[in-house]
Amino acid sequence: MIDDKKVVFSGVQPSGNLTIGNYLGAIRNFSEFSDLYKCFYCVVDMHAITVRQVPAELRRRTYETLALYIACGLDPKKNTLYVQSHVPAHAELGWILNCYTMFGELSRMTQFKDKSAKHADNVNAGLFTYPTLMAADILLYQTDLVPVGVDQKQHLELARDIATRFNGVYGDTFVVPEPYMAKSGAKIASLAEPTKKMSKSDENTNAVVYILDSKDDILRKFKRAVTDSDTRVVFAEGKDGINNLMTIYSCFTGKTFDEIEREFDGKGYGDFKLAVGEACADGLAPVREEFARLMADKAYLEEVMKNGAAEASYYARKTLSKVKRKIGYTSL
Ligand code: AQP
Repeated sequence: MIDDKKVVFSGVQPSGNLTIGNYLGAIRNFSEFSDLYKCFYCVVDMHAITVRQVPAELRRRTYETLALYIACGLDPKKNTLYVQSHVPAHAELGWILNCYTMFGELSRMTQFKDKSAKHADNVNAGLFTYPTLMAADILLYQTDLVPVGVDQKQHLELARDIATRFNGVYGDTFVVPEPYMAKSGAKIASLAEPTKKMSKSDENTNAVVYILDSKDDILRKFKRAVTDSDTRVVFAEGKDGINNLMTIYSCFTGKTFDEIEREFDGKGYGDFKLAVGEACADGLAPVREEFARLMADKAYLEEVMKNGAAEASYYARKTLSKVKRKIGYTSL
């Protein structure tokens, strides 16, 4: 608890242009917590370098991700918004927790298996220990709740196991965090391969809708989205493409699947895809406008980063000192 409020933590990697998966599965839900919880939202640049990045792009995307947080409704006065590498306690606790995480546990992580297959020429130790750093991110703030998409559920389970293990050895040190998954949108799939998640690092840019795509691009991408040989807009087993489009449409319009099925009863996929594209483009338009305004004011973004890092460091250091004492480090 901080100031009698429960704590929320989450992060997004500045590893590419953010997608509607990142938006619907995570960022859009962050602002729900601003009033009742103490919220820390981090741009996790240390995680991003587990995959090779172009330095200038990483720098630009770090600003962009912060601007997107604000454009998606996160008020920096109500939420602590900061960049992970600006708070060295993340790296320090990450190292300590590496010594309380088992090789076998990390080997079972599906994201490690997926990413090491995708980047076979760069299966680095950071990629392997990514979930331990993520545990450190969360545990540093004594986090109660972590809003994430379904793909991060396994990492969160591991963070809980690490916290429980550490508490078992040294007595109560960390709050054991709970995941928070949105009722809808927690898993948005690729438009080209609807059994796969939509990912910002997908090389097929037509499979991915980016938050900052123009309306024309959004309409074009939905028009080309893979569906099936049936013609009915119904949510059903085996209709992954349509199920995904219905989920996206539902997220942007607030309509239930029943309402969507009735709305498109007797209409073809063409009409439906156009409606999904329109709803998505219209829903994202205010975010795009606010983003452009914020990116033109770098000084403001830097002030947000600075204030956020100072505040996050204050709370992070408290936990870190406690951990160091417990494990037997000396202090000067
Ligand atoms: N397709 C998705 N559907 C729902 N939620 C998603 N998230 C990501 N993709 C989807 C959620 O977005 C948050 C931030 O993700 P991240 O940047 O930390 O990394 P990620 O999960 O690895 O996302 P990407 O887009 O697939 O990035 P790359 O391609 O760089 O690996 C998380 O809460 C995630 O669950």
